[in-house]
Order: sequence, then structure tokens, then C-alpha cells
Amino acid sequence: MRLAFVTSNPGKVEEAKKYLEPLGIEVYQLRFEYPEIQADTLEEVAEYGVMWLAERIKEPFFLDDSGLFVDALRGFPGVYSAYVYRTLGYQGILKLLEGETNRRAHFKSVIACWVGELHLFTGTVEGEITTEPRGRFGFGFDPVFKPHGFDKTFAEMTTEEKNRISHRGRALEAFAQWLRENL
Ligand code: ITT
Repeated sequence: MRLAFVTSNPGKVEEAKKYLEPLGIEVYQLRFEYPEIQADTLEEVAEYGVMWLAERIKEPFFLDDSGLFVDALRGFPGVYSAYVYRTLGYQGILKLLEGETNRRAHFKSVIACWVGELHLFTGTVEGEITTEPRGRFGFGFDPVFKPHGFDKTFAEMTTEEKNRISHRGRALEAFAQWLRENL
């Protein structure tokens, strides 16, 4: 089966391909800009996007809305992660946390799939914000996020390593499980 991944982010596509292609699902990137509403949760943003796209895209598709939630910043940037990354980058997060000892943070990913009806799959990963960027793989905030129980940042991991423990990997796992049972 072929599934369109509606995203502007090739890093996300790489992760989804690594996860879903061994299951016989061909994933391809579809660049189709959709409105990302201001809302309190990633689920609301993802759901609005899917319903808007469902009226415009004929084939089955999914999208992923993710965010980095930093404890000491009371969950910021959260639903504003894309905007913060575009304007301040991960350096901005390091700057906001300068001198802060509580570096706990988590990533959350919401995959929203449209197959004639809406299905949501979520995943989270707990970790901490490093004091300096490390690694050159991945994308976004990966160089400054170290998952709990690991010495490497996400940017020091291969896609396979990151997928095994990441927010998106977990959401993809739930998504794959559902695809196996329902399609
Ligand atoms: P699309 O909305 O087009 O899919 P995006 O990169 O704008 O792509 P999001 O709005 O979901 O994606 O992402 C919010 C921000 O969080 C964005 O800047 C990402 O780079 C970052 N982000 C999301 N997942 C990440 C991950 O696994 N590792 C590092 N940063 C991530």
C-alpha cells in the first residue's frame, strides 16, 4: 500500500520510511501546505490539519505534529516549537535555559492519519536539554535533546537508534500496529 506523508520536513519522512517500509507500506513525501491553527494541544492542531486536507487530497495520507516541551519553561515551546525553531533555533532554547539546573524536557509526536476517517497515534520520550549541541544527524532540536538512559543526543544516533526510543518512533509503532490490524 502507498501512503502520502504530508510534511515539509524530509527528516520526518526518513524516519517514517525506515519504520513503515519493512512492513510493505510505501511512504512518499507530499508537500502540501495546510493551516496550523493556534491551539493548546498538538492533537487539536493535527486534527484540524487533517480535516482541512481531507477535502483536498484524494489518496490516503497522514501528517505528524510534534513539539518539544521544556519543564523549566512550563512546557514551552510546545505547540509553538516550529515557530521557535524557525526564529531562534535550538540555540534559543540553550539561551533560555542558561544557568538553569532543571533541564528536563519531553518530545511529543501526534500522527494523524486520514483513511476516509480520522485516526490519531501519539508517542512521547522523556529526556533533558544538554548544555551544548552535540551530533550532526537528525534535524530540529535533536542536537540538544538527550533521552533518559542514554549518553547520546538524538543527533548522535542513527535513524534506527532514534526510532527505537523516540516520540515519533513510538507513534509510528502504534500507527503500524493499527495498519497491520485494519488495512
Ligand atoms: P511539518 O509541520 O511540515 O511536518 P515541521 O518541521 O514544521 O514540519 P512540526 O511543526 O511538527 O514540524 O515540528 C515542530 C518543531 O519541532 C520543528 O521545528 C521540528 O524541527 C521540531 N521537531 C519535531 N520533531 C523533532 C524531532 O524528532 N527531533 C528534533 N526536533 C523535532
